[in-house]
Amino acid sequence: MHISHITAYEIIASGGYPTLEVELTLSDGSTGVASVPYGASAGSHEATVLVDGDKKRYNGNGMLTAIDHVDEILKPVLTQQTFTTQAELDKTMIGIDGTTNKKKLGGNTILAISLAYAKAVASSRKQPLYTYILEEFKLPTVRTLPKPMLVTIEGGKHADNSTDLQEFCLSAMGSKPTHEQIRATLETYHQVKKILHSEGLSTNVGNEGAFAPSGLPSNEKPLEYLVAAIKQAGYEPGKDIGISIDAAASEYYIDKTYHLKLEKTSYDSKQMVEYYRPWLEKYPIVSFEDMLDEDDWDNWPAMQKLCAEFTVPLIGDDLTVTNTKRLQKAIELSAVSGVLVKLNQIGTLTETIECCKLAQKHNLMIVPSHRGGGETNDTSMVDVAVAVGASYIKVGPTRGERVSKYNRLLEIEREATA
Ligand code: 2PG
Ligand code: MG
Repeated sequence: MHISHITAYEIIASGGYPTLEVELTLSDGSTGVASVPYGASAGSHEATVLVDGDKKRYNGNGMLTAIDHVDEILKPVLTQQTFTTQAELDKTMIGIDGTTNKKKLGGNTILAISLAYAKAVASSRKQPLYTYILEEFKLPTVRTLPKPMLVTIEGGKHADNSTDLQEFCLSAMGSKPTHEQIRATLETYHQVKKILHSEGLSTNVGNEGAFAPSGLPSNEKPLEYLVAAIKQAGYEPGKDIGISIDAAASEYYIDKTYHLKLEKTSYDSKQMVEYYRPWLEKYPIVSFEDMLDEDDWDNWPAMQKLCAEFTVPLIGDDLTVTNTKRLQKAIELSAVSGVLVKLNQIGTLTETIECCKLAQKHNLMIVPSHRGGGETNDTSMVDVAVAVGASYIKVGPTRGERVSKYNRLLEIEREATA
């Protein structure tokens, strides 16, 4: 495929700062438009999000440098070559950047082009994006669509008045059709609102559209509310809907100690692992994510062992950052049994799929996820999730940039059953 034109420009992401969108046109006239999100509790091993740093403009978060890199560095090279695969394009950009974390051009810059190209080729072939990904990367045929992992109560960096842990999610279980799974989790979300209200707690929402109540007595309390809400909505906890937790523990790990402000307590790593044990005993836990710090490698295997006792997958996010090298290390250490997947953590579609293939090879649970800092209406993550046969997609329950993901999943379900 020959790229005839690339235009990069700023759009505003859900966090109120700009992000990059790219429109890419192929020589046959097909176009693809893609935009990229960014994290709030981003892992320190993620690909660089290149921002201007000019404090007078969007507090330094402008995208003018990234746009300049597209116009001056990437476009002149990419429009001079012909690419026969997605991997060729992505590897060319990785080569031009030349750094391990895409510091020079920005993971955001490279990913926007990578995804816009994928969409343009898919459009040229008159294929949905997930079919393009399936064929391009020779992925195994998919039998089931990912289930919703609906972020329902949030704290940490996504809501600084709530829990120390970042996310308490409603995860659909069983084999109901996708639209019924989405309905069940959302009906339960509305019951959570009623419960919070009856407890005299605020039903304001945080970054991802999940409830962020002040004044909770403990980090465990949301688990009780979620179980009560599942029942109140007429579903069975542990059968129809379970609970997934993303602790995002790197955010409360300071000086080699875990600090739970809400409970005015601190723990070392071993105590932290044991702190979670009763939750596994008492609640219908579907998955745990980032329960320890992103570099607390020595203690992840113990956490994984504990989860394995309860057959609960332990997912790496900040630990693994969609990076095959870090995921390989985690596999060798028996540190995880699942992986969160975020395209912008690594910065190209090809590397994202390579990471998913490694996860598939080792039978890890795969969970593509939205970002908490700034999301856009781009739904590429859903097509990636479908193509790699992911178990879940993790997305917030409300707000346009979140529900666009569920709406894309519903559209794919309709296509699949038509
Ligand atoms: C996470 C994500 C998404 P952020 O930690 O899993 O919920 O948050 O994008 O802020 O890293
Ligand atoms: Mg996470």
